Amino acid sequence: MEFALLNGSIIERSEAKVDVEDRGYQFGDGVYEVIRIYNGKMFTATDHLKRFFKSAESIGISIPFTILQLKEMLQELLIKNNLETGNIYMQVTRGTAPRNHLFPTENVVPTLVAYTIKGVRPLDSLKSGVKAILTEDIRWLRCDIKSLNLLGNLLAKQKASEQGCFEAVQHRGQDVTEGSSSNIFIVKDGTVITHESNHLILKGITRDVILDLCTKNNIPVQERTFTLTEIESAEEAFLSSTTAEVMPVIEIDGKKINSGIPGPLTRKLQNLFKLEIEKQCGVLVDNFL
Ligand code: DCS
Repeated sequence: MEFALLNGSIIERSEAKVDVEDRGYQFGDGVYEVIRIYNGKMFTATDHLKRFFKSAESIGISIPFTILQLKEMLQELLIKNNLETGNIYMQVTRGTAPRNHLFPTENVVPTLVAYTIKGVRPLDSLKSGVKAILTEDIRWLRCDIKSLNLLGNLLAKQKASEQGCFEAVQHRGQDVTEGSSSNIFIVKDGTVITHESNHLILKGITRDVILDLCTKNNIPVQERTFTLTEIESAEEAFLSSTTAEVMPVIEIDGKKINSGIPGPLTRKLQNLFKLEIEKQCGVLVDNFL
């Protein structure tokens, strides 16, 4: 039997239901988070939960628990669902109220849901790399909030998939921002470069781990905007996300990067990232390195 967390109670997943007037369902009025599980343990859980609370706060939703309380409930959910490898998905919406664009004034409580999803690491792609397309970033100007409103991201991802690609790398004019559900990095003259954290990208937790690993291992790194010309001539490129980890990009818009094989710095970061997972969650048996 599968369980889900609904407003602080762990119940049978099939019993976890929300109203048709839930504001998440009607307006996408909420935020979400995804935490990766390795060996039954949450990776970078506190960072994800801090971002979850920050995203909620930035749109005026007050989560009626502390980070620690929520972490404990998620831990219990993991155990009840016997999850070894996969993800925990959680979202909080402004709650249920008669449909009106204005925030409800009554004592409406947020709807907080979490459930687990089984899922192995994408080992083949991590080993061989993936292809990406470039597409104009048509999203709103608060991409730093992990909002439920993902239509721009979905359209970009779908376009990539229809062209046989894993990800759509978005750009605003000449400036590259991020993937549809990942951050994008390039390597230029041996320096790792990724967009600075501002309102145009989500400050990925995986991105932060990678930046930290670069600094600790004396790998030159820059957080700055880079252009389409720079990505097209990059020595290496890779994506980062909770589910994709450090994912080599070997082709963009049909043009090969590093002759179509994952680059040496990308491999090094994959290895360092794996060690970081193992520090927190124990030895990974399903490895490709
Ligand atoms: N940018 C966007 C737009 C994202 O949706 C994500 C992750 C990231 C960057 C990378 O952030 P993390 O490193 O913190 O994962 N998106 C999540 C998602 O929707 N599914 O899995 C990860």
